[in-house]
Amino acid sequence: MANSRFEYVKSFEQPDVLLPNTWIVVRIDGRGFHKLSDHYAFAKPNDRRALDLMNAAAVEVMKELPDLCIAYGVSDEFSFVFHPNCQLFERRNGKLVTTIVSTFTAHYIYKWSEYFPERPLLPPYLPSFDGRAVIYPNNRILRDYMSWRQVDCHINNLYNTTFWTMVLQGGMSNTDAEQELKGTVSADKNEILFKRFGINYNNELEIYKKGTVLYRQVCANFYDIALSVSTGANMSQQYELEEPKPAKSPADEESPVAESQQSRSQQDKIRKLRRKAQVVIDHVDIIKDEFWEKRPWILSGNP
Ligand code: DGT
Ligand code: MG
Ligand code: MG
Ligand code: MG
Ligand code: MG
Repeated sequence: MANSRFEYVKSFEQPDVLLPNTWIVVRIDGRGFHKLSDHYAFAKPNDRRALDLMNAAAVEVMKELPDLCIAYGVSDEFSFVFHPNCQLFERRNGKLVTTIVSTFTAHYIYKWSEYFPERPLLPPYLPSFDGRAVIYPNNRILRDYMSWRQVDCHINNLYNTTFWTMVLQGGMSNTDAEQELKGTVSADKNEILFKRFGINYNNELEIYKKGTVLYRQVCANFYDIALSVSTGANMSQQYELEEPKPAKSPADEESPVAESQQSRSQQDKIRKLRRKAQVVIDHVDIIKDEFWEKRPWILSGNP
């Protein structure tokens, strides 16, 4: 770029690099979805198509950004997680957040007609999303963040399911239902659902109760390939999509493929493997250890 007397304006730009070696979570949230969901008549309390559309847009984000290791979605929000070793955009906050928000929004709008063919999107009711990045210093706190979102999903869904059942099936007014639910605990809501409406909350769909988790399914021999990448061997092998053998999982810090020791080109190759790995859509508990122990590559960052 040619030097000009105007170039000094660049010095006004503020650095916004996120701390190294920390988990980065970019959470996006639909703007004014209360109104938007009314306008397009989303089913209450849960609109399956709206949730599927959110998930489909999030899968596209995961595919476009192989650095993402996991994402969790509920209602009109999605949290996208970058590994501590992620170097995408030099970890610049603004670049990461705006890229995720705009990529997600683009796919959400692009796919809208596939999910709501009879309800075309029209201004001024166009979906948009805000976003923020938060860093977390270790695995425990990252997992607590994910647990926080899933507990929120559960609490809100139990409340909303009970509230809308009282209104839509019980014929109560919104105010009366709200009044009756004030101060109730989970057991009370379960009882209202079961005794008055014969609904067993446990039988509600998992997608409503647990939200949605997206992660990459790795191939059985991924670790062999990753190892050969890190040692410079040829990586032209093909692989199948399956659960890896736990014995081979280099979840510990001393792994030969620990990203901190990887060169840029090694990281690029691992990124290619990540790009090839299939993104799985799941509705499972991510609070207990089981989910993470079964899939050690998510926290280890390989892939
Ligand atoms: P914000 O985020 O401050 O711009 O405002 P909102 O209106 O997006 O509020 P938020 O994000 O706290 O809550 C999400 C809203 O979206 C909430 O009013 C319910 C609505 N919503 C989300 N998913 C569904 C759904 O599946 N069905 C229906 N009927 N509404 C939904
Ligand atoms: Mg918001
Ligand atoms: Mg919102
Ligand atoms: Mg929200
Ligand atoms: Mg440019």
